[in-house]
Amino acid sequence: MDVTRYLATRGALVDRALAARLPATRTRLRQAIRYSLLAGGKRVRPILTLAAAEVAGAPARLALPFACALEMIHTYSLVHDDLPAMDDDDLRRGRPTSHRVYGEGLAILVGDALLTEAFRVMVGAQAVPAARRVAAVAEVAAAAGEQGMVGGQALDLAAEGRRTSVARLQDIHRRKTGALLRVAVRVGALVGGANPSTLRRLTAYGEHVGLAFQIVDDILDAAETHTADGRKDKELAKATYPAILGLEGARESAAREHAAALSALRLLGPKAEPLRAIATHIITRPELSAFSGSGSAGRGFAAPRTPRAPARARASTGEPPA
Ligand code: GRG
Repeated sequence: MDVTRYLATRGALVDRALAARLPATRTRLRQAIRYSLLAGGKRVRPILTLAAAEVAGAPARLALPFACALEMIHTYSLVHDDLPAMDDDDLRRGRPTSHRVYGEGLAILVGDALLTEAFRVMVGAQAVPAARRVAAVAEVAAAAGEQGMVGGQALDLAAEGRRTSVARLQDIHRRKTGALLRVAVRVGALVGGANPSTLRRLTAYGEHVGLAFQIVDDILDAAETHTADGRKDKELAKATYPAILGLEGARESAAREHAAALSALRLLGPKAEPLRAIATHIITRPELSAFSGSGSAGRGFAAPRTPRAPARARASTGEPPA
């Protein structure tokens, strides 16, 4: 299948739904929310949700509110992750970070508003039977909170500048990045009414894809310290796969996770083809071999990274982009 086309079409569907749910208003908060949410992320999580719903036998549109909610939560995490108290980044999705444009206070509120709105959107998904909706909302809450992403972020902060074992690194990533990717797949399956064995297979797929995604991201960062996302993991002495396993070891780990993801889908037939293609696309991003760009900015997985100067060496202007 033409995965690039598939991702572009599904990404556009998500973009339109997000823009419609949060239309432009005159308030600065809404401007700031739209600035970050509609900034051209790859929409990996919502696309996984839609694809998993289809594997479960439901139309993708049924899962669209949940897909939007996951992108809102993901965007909130990026806005907060970029704050001076966290990674202190200047660029995200190829443009100045929320706090650089709107100030720290509003950037915090953008994250708060997106997280809250995500739950409103899920609860309001009337087309999804109430029992499934409640189950899915509970899973998203667990994945986003202390047991999942927020807890993983706390572990990551604590690991800065310290020696980290592979087991601990995996735990950090399972929670910080993996939990949201895993739940993106599970929520699509739950909303779509997957039977227990399909749900189990899709869950395993989500776990392996989550780890593969993070390892690839680490490899890209190792090759290029300063990215369009403004990350600077080397400067912060962050725990990463290449730092612990070496570049080759990290590549091998990504390949193992990819194989395990595909194996989890083995019995799910042609309906799972988009999920297979997404897993393969994640670990074979073109920039991986060239080490010259990243999929983290703009539409599509292979958009170029723009070089940036070290954050701490740059003067803060607080000016919005031209
Ligand atoms: C602040 C509560 C809180 C959590 C932050 C996910 C996270 C936790 C921080 C992001 C840090 C980071 C850059 C991790 C690497 C993997 C990752 C999540 C990359 C960004 O996701 P993509 O590549 O981004 O899907 P786009 O912009 O395409 O949506």
